[in-house]
Amino acid sequence: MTDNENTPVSVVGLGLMGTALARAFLKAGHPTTVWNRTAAKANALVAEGARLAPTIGDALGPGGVTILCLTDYSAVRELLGDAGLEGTKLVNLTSGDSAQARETAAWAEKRGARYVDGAIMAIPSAIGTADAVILLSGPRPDFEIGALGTISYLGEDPGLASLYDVAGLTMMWSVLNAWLHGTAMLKTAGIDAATYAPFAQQIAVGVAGWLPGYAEQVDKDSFPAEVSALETDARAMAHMVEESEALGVNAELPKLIKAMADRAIAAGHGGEQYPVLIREFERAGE
Ligand code: FVH
Repeated sequence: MTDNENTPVSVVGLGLMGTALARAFLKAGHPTTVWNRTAAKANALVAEGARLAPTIGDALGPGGVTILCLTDYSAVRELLGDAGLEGTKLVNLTSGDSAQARETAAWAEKRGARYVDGAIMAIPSAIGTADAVILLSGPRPDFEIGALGTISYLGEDPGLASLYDVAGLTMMWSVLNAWLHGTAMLKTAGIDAATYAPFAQQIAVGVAGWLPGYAEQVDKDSFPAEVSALETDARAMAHMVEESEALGVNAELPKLIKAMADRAIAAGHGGEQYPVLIREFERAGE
């Protein structure tokens, strides 16, 4: 990618995220065109220097790159359905799954667009800072959009950005659910969420540090119990379920965790280390 703040950009979709994207481009000095179905949402950006495209066709105009940030992929396909895409450069930062990304890439390329798919791993207020990680996949970008944050190009497969996005969401919500479950247990003893949060944070950071070593075991498909065997872990999981039930808090999450470990033990993996559970995750559940 070249470092060129003069690249003309268009931002299509001025919801919370699209507005933040357009504002970051303006701040970095890109000539910025905006378009939104509800035109009034462009007013503030126009006051800040953006040009309002009169039509979606105008926003897709040649010579620049068009960022799409709509509710979902159906909205993207509906909006671009009748538009001429020949010669356009599209970067679709709308959230979706990898199949939608690959289908939309094939659909747009067939109509003459150079289509890069993407995923935003940030909230609107982080856009324009290094904390805003933006994943891209598809044809290697020949344009500069570093004004939005930290751009990470993942490869030619247009589904990769969405796949990473969804994997990241699993991580995020699993951690949050685990924290909420622990919070619910501690609340029964009068401990509030703010008191538990720093302890939970310490555990989460500690566990995150195990990932490179565990990844090595997964990649080698070899799980020697260097720290703890799965059957030892399963005994602690039983405490998690029993404690939840005794306290009258929701036990679904600990039961799910224990059920997966029990299946791996029944399959003969009790003497191996926790990441052997990858085998449970690699197949569709019951
Ligand atoms: N906001 C966030 O924190 C997250 C962070 C991670 C990535 N997401 C994804 O970004 C996409 C947009 O999210 P958003 O927060 O900007 O969403 P809204 O504020 O609801 O704006 C939606 C825009 O989409 C337009 N739109 C919807 N359907 C259509 C359509 N059929 N034709 C044309 N435009 C359409 C809508 O237009 P309007 O209602 O204002 O007329 C908004 O511009 C999303 O994929 C997140 O998952 C954000």
